[in-house]
Parts: sequence; C-alpha cells; structure tokens
Amino acid sequence: MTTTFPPELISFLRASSRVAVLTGAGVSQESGLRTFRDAQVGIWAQYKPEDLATPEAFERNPRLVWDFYSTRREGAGGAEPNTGHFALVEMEKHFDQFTLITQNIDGLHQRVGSRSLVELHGNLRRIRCSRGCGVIDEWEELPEVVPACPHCGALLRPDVVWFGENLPEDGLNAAIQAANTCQAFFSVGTSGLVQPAASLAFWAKKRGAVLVEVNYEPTPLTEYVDYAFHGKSGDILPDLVRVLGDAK
Ligand code: BV8
Ligand code: ZN
Repeated sequence: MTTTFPPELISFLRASSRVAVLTGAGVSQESGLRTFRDAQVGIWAQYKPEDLATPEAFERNPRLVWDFYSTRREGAGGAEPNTGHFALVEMEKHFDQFTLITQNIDGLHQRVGSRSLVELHGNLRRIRCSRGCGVIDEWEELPEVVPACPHCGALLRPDVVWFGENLPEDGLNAAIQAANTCQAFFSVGTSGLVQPAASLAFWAKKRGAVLVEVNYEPTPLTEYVDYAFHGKSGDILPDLVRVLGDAK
C-alpha cells in the first residue's frame, strides 16, 4: 500500500530549495539493527543502552563498554542499507540545499553515499584516544582487549558521543544552521527523546519551516508537526521520492 501525500505538501516541496532531515535508529531498523527503544538481546539484555553509553560506564568497566560497541560495530558492518537510506540519497537530488543530520552511529548513510551528512553522535567505525590525542581512524579489526593510544597510552574508545558528553561543535553548529534556514524539516525514525538533537525540529518550526514526521509510531513531536506519516521509513521515503520525481 503506497503512501498518499497531501498535494499541498508536494507542491510546497517542489517549490522549496532548502530541506533538512534528522534521522534516528528507526531508519536502520529495516536493515536489522535494533533501535535504542528495542530491547537488547543476549548478554546485553541485562543492560539499558543509556547505561552503557556513558563515560562513567567506560571508566568503571572499559572492557564491557568496548565489547558493547564491538558487538554493535559487527552488527552494523554486516547490515545492508535499506530502501529508506537509498531514498534519502535520491531526495538529496531534489533540493539545492539538503542537509542530512543523523543521530545514528552505524555508518549506513555514509555507505549509500549521502553527501551533505552531519553525524551528530559520532560513528562506530572510528575510535579515538580517551584522553584527547585525536581520532585513530577506521580500524578494520578491533582487538579483544581495549587498546592503548599509541601516543599517550590512554585507553582508546569508540568515537561516539555518550550521554553527558557534548556533541561535536562543528556538527551541532551545522545542524542548527540547517534547522534555522530550512523551508522543510523532516524527523525520520526517531523517538525525539534525546537532546539537543530533539530540539532541532522545534528550532526549525520557530523559523517557519514546515515540519514533517516519518516514524513508525507517534512521538512527542507528533502534535507539533504539520504532516505526520506513521509507518516504515523504508516504505514512506521511497514513495515520497517517487511522487516528487513525477513530473506534474
Ligand atoms: C549533552 C551515541 C550537554 C551512542 C547517543 C542529565 C545529565 C547529562 C545529560 C542529560 C541529563 N538529562 C538530559 C540530558 C541530556 C541528554 C539526554 O538527552 N538524555 C535523554 C535520555 C533525556 N543528552 C546528552 O547527554 C547529550 N549531550 O546534552 O551535552 C551536556 C553535557 C553534560 C551535562 C548536561 C548536558 C548527548 C546525547 C547523545 C547520546 N548518544 N548515541 C550510542 O549510540 O551508543 S543517543 C542515541 O539515543 C542515539 O544516537 C539517538 O540519539 C538516541 C536514540 O534515539 P532514536 O535514534 O530516536 O532511537 P529510538 O530507539 O529512541 O527511536 C527509534 C524510533 O524509530 C522509534 O520511535 C520507533 O517507533 C521508530 N521506528 C522503528 N522502526 C522504524 C521506525 N520508524 C520508521 N521506520 C521503521 N522501520
Ligand atoms: Zn592518546
């Protein structure tokens, strides 16, 4: 069953040049990757992700946190981008200024070639020195034990943003800039619970952008959006791109 879009939304988008999209774990769900709200499985079932995604957890038990991310890294490495990821690459071609802001660390948007991509919360593929020497690029094989920084000897850690940590300044500024200047802001596959990412849609609305939500179920943002499409992003986004591409 294809998605029907109100004609006024399609004509508005056709007349727009600046669009921003925020994605969350929901866009990778159809690639087989668990979202944050999904229950963890196996040994991870006993933990809540937010309890592992903190500097304190890493401090307390670096090996446990390292293994948590190695497991997710293997999962992401084995996952295939889905139709939603590819539709966002197509969507980019319809607008002069298109910014894809992702909360995801799975690297799937990069894999399909999304260009104007802002990684708000880092990327599983990269690791960095926990004392700040910098990113130690994309390691293919991660060692079992937590490796030490070749420069200072401190532990290496995943290059992701943990709870209680600041977001990368340049990424956050780019995301705020996109939210403040876009004509339409899409919130896709995110429960909109984590700050400051969840505020971007409100900043966009304050600047007069049209808000569109594409999510499996309603979220705290739903009551504020101009259009809400509830279902799978892997179905809805390709439908949208198809309609946008149809010559009127
Ligand atoms: C910060 C990387 C300044 C790691 C992530 C107390 C102390 C300290 C901070 C705070 C505090 N109270 C609040 C805060 C702020 C905190 C925060 O927001 N907490 C929340 C829990 C209230 N934020 C921070 O700490 C941020 N930093 O504020 O710095 C600061 C500094 C010090 C002190 C104070 C402030 C850092 C936040 C970044 C954390 N890192 N990820 C990792 O991944 O392991 S967040 C992580 O969780 C994700 O990146 C994402 O952002 C979030 C998960 O959300 P979603 O992606 O939305 O996923 P979710 O599962 O929730 O939802 C999926 C949705 O998809 C669902 O709605 C579902 O219905 C839908 N869906 C499912 N399938 C589909 C689908 N939709 C469409 N199609 C489908 N097929
Ligand atoms: Zn170091």
